[in-house]
Amino acid sequence: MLPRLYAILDRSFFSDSELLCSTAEELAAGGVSLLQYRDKSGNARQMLEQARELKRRLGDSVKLIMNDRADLCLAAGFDGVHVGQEDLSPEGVRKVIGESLWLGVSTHNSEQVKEADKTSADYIAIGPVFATLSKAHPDPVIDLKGVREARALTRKPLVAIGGINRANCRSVIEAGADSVAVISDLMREPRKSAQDFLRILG
Ligand code: 3NM
Repeated sequence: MLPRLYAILDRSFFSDSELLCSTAEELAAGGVSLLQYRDKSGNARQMLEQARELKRRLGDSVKLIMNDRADLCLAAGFDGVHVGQEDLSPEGVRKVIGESLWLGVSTHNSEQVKEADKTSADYIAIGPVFATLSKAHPDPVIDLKGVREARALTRKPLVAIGGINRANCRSVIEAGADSVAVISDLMREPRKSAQDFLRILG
């Protein structure tokens, strides 16, 4: 169900909206079919504008997931929502988005994986697998061992995140992840990096 590569566009990497949207188009041209829009600075009005622009430019070619905000997912016509441990609960999000849109949940240890497994989440993210500079106050690194443990605890699709790059992505899939979520290693040359990832993981 999940593609091997889950790209995340983090607003803080971009000076303006045009750059963010053109990067999204490059990722799509490189084969990305699942993309999350993440803006932790949380200006809802700007987020909605940018999300609508992304949707307008990418159309239905890419599944679009909104980080944290179920309301903005609906307003922008996105395909799903991804929530962390401090956002709305998975069941709270479900009430807002209904049965058919995608719901993803971030987890950082085995207890959280077990909890997320009991919810209606469509996939579970686990991380950070390796050290990352892209998240403020990341949880402790879980390494490949943590991915293996998570794999043993759930049959839901498992997305690994945190410090994953073209050099280490294969090992993460081999440890049991269905998909890798990536921010920084897609940013410099988005189209080429996406193609590289998909070739390595294919
Ligand atoms: N969540 P990069 S790690 C957004 O552990 C995010 O849940 C994480 O960025 C988690 O690919 C992370 O640049 C940052 O390391 C991922």
